[in-house]
Amino acid sequence: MEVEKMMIDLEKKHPGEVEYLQAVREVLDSIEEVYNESPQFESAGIIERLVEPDRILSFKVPWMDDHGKVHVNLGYRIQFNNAIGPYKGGLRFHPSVNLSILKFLGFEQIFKNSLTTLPMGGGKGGSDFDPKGKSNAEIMRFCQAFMLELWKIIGPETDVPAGDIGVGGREIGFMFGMYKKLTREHAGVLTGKGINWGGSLIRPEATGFGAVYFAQEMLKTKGTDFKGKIVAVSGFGNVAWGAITKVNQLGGKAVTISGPDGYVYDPDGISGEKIEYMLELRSSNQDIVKPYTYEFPNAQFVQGKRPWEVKCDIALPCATQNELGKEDAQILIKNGCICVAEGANMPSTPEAIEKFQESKVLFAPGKAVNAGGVATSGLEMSQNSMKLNWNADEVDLRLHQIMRNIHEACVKYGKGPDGYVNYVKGANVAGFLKVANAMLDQGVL
Ligand code: NDP
Ligand code: 2IT
Repeated sequence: MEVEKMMIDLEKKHPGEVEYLQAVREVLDSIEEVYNESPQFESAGIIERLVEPDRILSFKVPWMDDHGKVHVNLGYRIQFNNAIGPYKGGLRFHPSVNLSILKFLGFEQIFKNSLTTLPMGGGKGGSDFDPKGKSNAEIMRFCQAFMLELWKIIGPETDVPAGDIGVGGREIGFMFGMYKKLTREHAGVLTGKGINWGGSLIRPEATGFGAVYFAQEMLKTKGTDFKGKIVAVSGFGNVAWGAITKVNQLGGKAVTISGPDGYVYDPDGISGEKIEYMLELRSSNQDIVKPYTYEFPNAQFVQGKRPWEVKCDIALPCATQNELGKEDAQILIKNGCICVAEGANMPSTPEAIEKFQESKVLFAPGKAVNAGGVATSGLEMSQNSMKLNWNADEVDLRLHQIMRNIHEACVKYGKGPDGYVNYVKGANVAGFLKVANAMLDQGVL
């Protein structure tokens, strides 16, 4: 494989798919060496097969608002690779959703799911529907309309979607209901389900908890931990909420959250009832963080900016892709930040990652750090198959162990001669090898 040649070919085939090409390049750069050491990968065309999804379903989603007006959104499901298990990955509802974004997410998901050690392939889907300001009834009608198309290609042994940005427990409930109605099957076809109808304890917390468990392992390599550390967090959604909860439990102090309107800096720390308030803020459907400062007046709102200018020891980007650029990385480094763990998918730009690595800051990518979410989805699938429920401690213990194992795999494949761990390389190589070997075993498909 020659990375530059592959990228030129892909850019020709998929012009303008910026996020997808960014995600592919990162993986190719990381695996080039191990790939070229094994001639059977090259002759079996493993990488050419991996970078293209198995298939993409694209459909329209017509739905009626509360005033009787009909709207049409676009819906997608990308089934990327099922070498090690059924397609698995979230659904994103956000106005920015397009094929490039879903392809980057689906591609990343292949390696992330492989890292979890559970049998799950990679997939992703979603819609450009904007949940902002919609009523509960509108959300329900949209979810039902979305499932009217999606149900045909998913199933507990085929493809198991879950939540992502704009899709939480409520949306999973509406989609599950429609799937059940259409198929007459109460099946484990989605994860993130309600606890009374097949969901798993700890799934809502899992991505954030897992991210902090992973960061804890990173800090351990430097002989330190979360106690007394100042933590900057971006986003104010599911992942940010879970991460801040766990940071508090481990004795750290989370001082920021952010939204599209700007960020909130709370010098007293976001703890206790303030964490509860995050849920209220999110469910208000208004997509702004400023109201936090009305509720807790000691906090400041900084309009139109990201939280990376706040002095911190640890940064946890938990909002969205490319939300942390080169200048942000430089400020974090200058302010003495020692660890950056990505709760979101691909939040740091390639230039930011380069800066962190040059400065030997502990830096780990989303596909390793946030894998606890999908891992716990995998645990939900196991419980559905066995038709029993584990208690919260049991799920949490398994999640914690999975995160430790992922960290170990990153160190195994990413540790350089000087002892610095390149977690990007480690995660990509470890994730890739398992999938590539499974593809070799199964023939040309
Ligand atoms: P939520 O919808 O709960 O929250 C998403 C947060 O990111 C919100 O604060 C949202 O604000 C903000 N955001 C989304 N898009 C943009 C944008 N284009 N510009 C600025 N801010 C934006 O989603 P999650 O917390 O579930 O997801 C956050 C990240 O974590 C995503 O990258 C997701 O892919 C990733 N992730 C999620 C997992 C899960 O289990 N939920 C698992 C693994 C990764 P707003 O909506 O107002 O734009
Ligand atoms: O990006 C992700 O890993 C998720 N949104 C979770 C996917 C899942 O299937 O739980």
